[in-house]
Amino acid sequence: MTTIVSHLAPDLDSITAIWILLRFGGKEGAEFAFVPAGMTLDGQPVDSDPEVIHVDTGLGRFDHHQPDVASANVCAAQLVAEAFAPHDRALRRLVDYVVAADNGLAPLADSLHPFGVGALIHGLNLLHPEDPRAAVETVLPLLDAWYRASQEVVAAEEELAHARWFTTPWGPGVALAERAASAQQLAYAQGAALYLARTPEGWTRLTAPGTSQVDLRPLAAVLWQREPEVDWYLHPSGKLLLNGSRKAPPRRLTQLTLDELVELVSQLAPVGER
Ligand SMILES: [Mn+2]
Repeated sequence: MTTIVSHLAPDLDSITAIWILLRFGGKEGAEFAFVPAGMTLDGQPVDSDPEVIHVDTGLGRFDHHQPDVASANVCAAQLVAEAFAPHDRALRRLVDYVVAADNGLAPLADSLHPFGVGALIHGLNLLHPEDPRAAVETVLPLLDAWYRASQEVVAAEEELAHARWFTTPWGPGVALAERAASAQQLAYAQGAALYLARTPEGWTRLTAPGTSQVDLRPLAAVLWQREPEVDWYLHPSGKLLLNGSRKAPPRRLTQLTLDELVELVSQLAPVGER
């Protein structure tokens, strides 16, 4: 039986290192042990027993506090990831954040957010000062979810690379047929004022960031006139126009292609000329 050793009051780095060992390192079912940071289990030499794996403590292969290893670009989770899944892009995204957080380089707003991962782990350790396992057991499934979401982002990056960019009255728009993921947030991050997508279900949606000037009401009027039998839902904000969603699957799908919708958007009057 393998024992994974971390430090007391386990932090995001050590919990992620444990998670990678379990999910990618073939160590499912391992027991957990906790020692004062820097120490080893029972004072044994680190890495002397292949069934006792230290992470983020003990100055062994999966610790990063040795003077010749420590830098702002390394953490224990990253050392474990490099050992077991060096080519997994979704994992790398996740670990990149852990590296930043472990070196105090994550956005300050993240650490102040009460539902941020760092604040939650801190709270778990406050709630369970005698039981470091509690933080680990609670956060492991959240890392599964984070990894799944990270896979989605990687897929979205690939989809966005093949998307069609076009001009709208409010700035750049992007249109794509979603296959495995929604690229909506990523498109906004890349400067899109309007996101037009068709999902694998055949649903269509036009969305815009809440901070944008986008007003989809004129487009909705055009669509209602052109396809009166189709369920086009316009959100009162004017920034969301949907033909189908998980909340409300449509009875009638639009017959318009993405290219035709792009054309209709492009024909809208420029802002200030209505
Ligand atoms: Mn660390």
